[in-house]
Amino acid sequence: MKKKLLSGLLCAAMVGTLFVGCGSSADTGATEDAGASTESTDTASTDAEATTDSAAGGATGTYALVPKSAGNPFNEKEADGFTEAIEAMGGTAVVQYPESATADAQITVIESLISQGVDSICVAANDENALQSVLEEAMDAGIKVCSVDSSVNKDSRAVHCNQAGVDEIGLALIDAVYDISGGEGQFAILSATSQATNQNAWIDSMKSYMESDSKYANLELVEVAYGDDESQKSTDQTQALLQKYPDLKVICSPTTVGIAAAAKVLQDQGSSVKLTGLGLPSEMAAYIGDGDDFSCPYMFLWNPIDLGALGAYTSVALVNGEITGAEGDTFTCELGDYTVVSAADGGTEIILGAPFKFDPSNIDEWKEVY
Ligand code: RAM
Repeated sequence: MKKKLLSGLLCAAMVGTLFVGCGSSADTGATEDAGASTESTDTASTDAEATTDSAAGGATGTYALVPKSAGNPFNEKEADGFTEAIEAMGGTAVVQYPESATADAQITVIESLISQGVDSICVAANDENALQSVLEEAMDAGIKVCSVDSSVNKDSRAVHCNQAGVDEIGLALIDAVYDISGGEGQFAILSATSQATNQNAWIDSMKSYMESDSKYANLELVEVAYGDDESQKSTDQTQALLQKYPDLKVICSPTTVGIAAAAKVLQDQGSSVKLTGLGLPSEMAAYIGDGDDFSCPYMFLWNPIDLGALGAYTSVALVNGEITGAEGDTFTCELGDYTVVSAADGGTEIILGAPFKFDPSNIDEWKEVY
């Protein structure tokens, strides 16, 4: 992987997603191995660069993104992907971070975007339901609304841009815990905020697999802890888990902030507790490896730059009237062809693709990308 400026990374990252199938339907199949897409990245990025300017429909307005919180590299990469895509289409991107990872802080930001008269708002929600009234106000004012990464409820959006199927991620995580623990023993989850729609959905999915499949009968989930997507709090929560549960075998952290903090604690302490979850390769490369010296055998993620770009393309398609967000709507963008499908919450969504697995065989290539 060549180290390029952001636009180069964006192109490469886009092609990475193209190679794994663009996730144009809910049936995204099995978890992909990131290594498979690495091979095509450099050669194919020329095509992506050539087509970046010809985004479907073009964009003439102002398109807003409201991430979950500032200071989180995942959210920043998502914002980079959003901004690059909007600007490549000719539009103006506005990224407004809330002051904290709370619904209240996002409501303040969204109120200001309504007064500014933006054309669309794409939000990564800190709470599924609490944004409904302000987003309804936005939609009543003619602003197109979608969510990305972490959804708002179905009445608060036209459509959600999902990184991967919820159960696909839930199954990848519980299977990783099963595999790494040897199929039995105690594990804990270190999550983001207690209200985060995405983490809560993935955790619920993990629990459902544990309840419905006897394969997982010997796994015991001892606690779901919350690090609030803050590094220090996630570090403290990891240390507390180690103290409270001396027999703990695995921590699963479905947040890039949590997993990076936990990885450092476990590896610095030489702990025998192993880690998996969802992490940024750039932050986790030092911790992924086989054997006692590394805290994380493997983990998963998707491309946050592509996810932000998908939010951008979806926003523009909504504003241009190419889609309304109804099931069966289709649109084409630089990432590929997408179909709006039904979501588990009764609303609709667009799925980016399958989660990637990062392990010692591919982490060094991907740490340069995101
Ligand atoms: C954190 C955020 C984000 C989530 C990733 C996996 O950065 O909570 O919403 O998608 O982790």
